Amino acid sequence: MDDNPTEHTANPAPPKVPVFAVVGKVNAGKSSVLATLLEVDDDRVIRISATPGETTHCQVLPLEFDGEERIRFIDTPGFSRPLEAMREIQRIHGHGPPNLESVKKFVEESTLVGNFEDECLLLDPLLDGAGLLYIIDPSKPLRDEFIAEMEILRWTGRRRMALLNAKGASEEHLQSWRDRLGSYFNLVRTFNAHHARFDERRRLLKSLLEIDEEHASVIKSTIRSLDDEWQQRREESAEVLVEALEAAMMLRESRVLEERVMEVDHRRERVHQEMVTAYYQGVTKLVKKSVDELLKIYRHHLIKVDWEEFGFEDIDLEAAETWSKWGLSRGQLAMAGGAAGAAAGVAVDVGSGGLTHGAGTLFGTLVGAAAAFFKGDELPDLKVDMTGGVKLKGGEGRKLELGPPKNENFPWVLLDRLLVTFREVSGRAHGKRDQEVLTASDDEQGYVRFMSAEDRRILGKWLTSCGQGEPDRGMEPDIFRLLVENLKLIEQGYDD
Ligand SMILES: Nc1nc2c(ncn2[C@@H]2O[C@H](COP(=O)(O)OP(=O)(O)OP(=O)(O)O)[C@@H](O)[C@H]2O)c(=O)[nH]1
Ligand SMILES: [Mg+2]
Repeated sequence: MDDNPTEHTANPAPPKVPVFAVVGKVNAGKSSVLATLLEVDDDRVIRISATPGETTHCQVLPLEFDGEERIRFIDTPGFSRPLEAMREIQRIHGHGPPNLESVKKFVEESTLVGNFEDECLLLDPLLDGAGLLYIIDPSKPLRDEFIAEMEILRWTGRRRMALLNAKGASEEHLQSWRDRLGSYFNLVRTFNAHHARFDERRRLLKSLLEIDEEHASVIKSTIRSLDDEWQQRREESAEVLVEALEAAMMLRESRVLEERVMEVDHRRERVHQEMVTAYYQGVTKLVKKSVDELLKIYRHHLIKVDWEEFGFEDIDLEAAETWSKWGLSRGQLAMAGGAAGAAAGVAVDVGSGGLTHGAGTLFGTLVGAAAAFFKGDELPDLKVDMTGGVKLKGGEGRKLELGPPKNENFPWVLLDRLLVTFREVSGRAHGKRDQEVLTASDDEQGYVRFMSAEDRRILGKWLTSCGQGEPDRGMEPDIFRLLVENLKLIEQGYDD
């Protein structure tokens, strides 16, 4: 005898958060859409694969902020026998269009006999009251089986949105899909799981408002949290850039050398080459650290950086094309970095430091510097500072200090590479699991050129101060603000 009958008859408490089941045919891209929307790039959490039938059970995937669930999504196995399921539901219902009750009966009966496993699993959350997102791959023709899926979903009576996940180039069937969807769904939207950026993710969340008015305030506050979080990420990214630029401009490679080493050409040259290589490896290390930080800020774990492709190939900082590539005229740069050359008068050429051989020998061809940020035979010349009269055990010595590059293009090159990386990392869809390598190729147009002249002037002034080894701390809040603003513009493509 049952002494607590209410336990069985009472409806379960409705979840406090809105719930949406993501449904559709096998392989339509359900898991990919969720992975991108929720920024999950981990296959152990959301499995994505070209093999149909990858998702075999319902998986609760919460959208969380500060560890708190705000919206619950449920990834489901795809419809596998929609036509048969449709007919079975019609049979159960009898005359007229079926309803939620008949779908419920279908699930109960099929579960008992172990039939329609996938359909039962995916319909289950809908019976519990979840809203639904129906994922469509519009490169597929609209066949009867899809009509069957849409019919079944309509019979559940749940609020529903159709999402066109334009997977490939082929969208020849898009129009026929569009023509039919309106009669089955409350809302039709597009969302490309491999390309959706922040704006599209935000728009998708906003559309949920239209299929779940009951939870409007929760959804709205979730969107606010998303905006806040995104702004915070921009700020963290700007901080990464400030630190990288400052550190790179302040970086110096120094060694104390015995006078007798300095006097022998080949020894001196070897030491110099080692130092230049070490200097650029230092810059590379800083860039790597920044890229790692950006990947972390934007929750990417899969992406590997191809450092062979990432560095600059044979870049000529002196060439006019380089200047214009970064949108800087010589005049602007001269103004921005005017004082750099003076650098308190310490930046002397080794050639004028009392050595018999001039710059030609000293700044010889560099090979084996592949790990450096700038690749190729000629690395940009570095400023050289030399002081004599250093007492060493074996006699007199000199202190040789290298860095930063003489050419004022250097920090802009660096900044641009970081901005391009920012754009790639912040805009990359987490559901895209196939190409994991970040190359930041040289054909990227770069973003410094889009910055306002005033922003570049301010940045240039600050960079100069860093290059002189005395960063202007007073300028930092402005630099930070300016970078945050520009990062926002980069996300939007400087269009608006
Ligand atoms: N090019 C492209 N491929 C996509 C997109 N979305 C999904 N795919 C690919 O389509 C295949 C199936 O994606 P899934 O997300 O696993 O599809 P699913 O609907 O969850 O599949 P099941 O769980 O097996 O039902 C994978 O190979 C994805 O990489 C997209 O927007 N663009
Ligand atoms: Mg799946």
